[in-house]
Amino acid sequence: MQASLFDPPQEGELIELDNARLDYFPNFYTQTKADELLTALQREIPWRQEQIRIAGIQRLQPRLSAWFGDAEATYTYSGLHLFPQVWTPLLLDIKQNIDHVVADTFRLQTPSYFNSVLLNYYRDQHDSMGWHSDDETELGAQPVIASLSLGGSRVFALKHKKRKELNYKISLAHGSLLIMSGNTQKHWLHAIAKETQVCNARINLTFRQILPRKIL
Ligand SMILES: O=C(O)CCC(=O)C(=O)O
Ligand SMILES: [Mn+2]
Repeated sequence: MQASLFDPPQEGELIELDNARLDYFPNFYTQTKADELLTALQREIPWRQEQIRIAGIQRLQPRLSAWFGDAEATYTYSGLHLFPQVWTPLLLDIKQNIDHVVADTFRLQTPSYFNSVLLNYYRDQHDSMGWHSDDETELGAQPVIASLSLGGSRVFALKHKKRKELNYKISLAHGSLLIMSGNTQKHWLHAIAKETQVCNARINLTFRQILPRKIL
């Protein structure tokens, strides 16, 4: 019998920060499956380098990205309006694996929690994501955001919005899943800094639930 390539542990490592909750599953996918996903996504996703506007200044994002999801899951950040592309079978398959773990972790009844995914492609050590929180209105007050990492590991840094002494760093491994929940977005910022050492290409998928306009 062929061994299953998807056999996530039932419980992740719970990381409780002041007013933040992280659940980390270092081996969410096996190395073989993660390699396969990385290659497939590098090939099949129509990667774009978007222009964004921060404090009135237009510039290119220092990474590539793509947005997929249900038709109604539109999303706006940094002056960028994203209309989702239709789920590919591969992205839907990953989404179902992650929905399953999120339902287990948070004891949810719903079989399908996420309705969209933002994909980020960090080509090398020069690509990055600045300090931000995923606190857009359409994500709701206490969003659960599930972040799958594939490829070269990168440091995911968090810092408290008010208490300067509070910060945390975690290296996100190939095939790992990090779930942010509770008040993480309300009280903390996160970022992926540029590195000075050579880094292999990395793809990150952040699954999100965009709330319907009528309940915002
Ligand atoms: O690449 C990462 O691990 C972080 C991505 C992220 O914060 C985002 O997409 O909002
Ligand atoms: Mn984020």
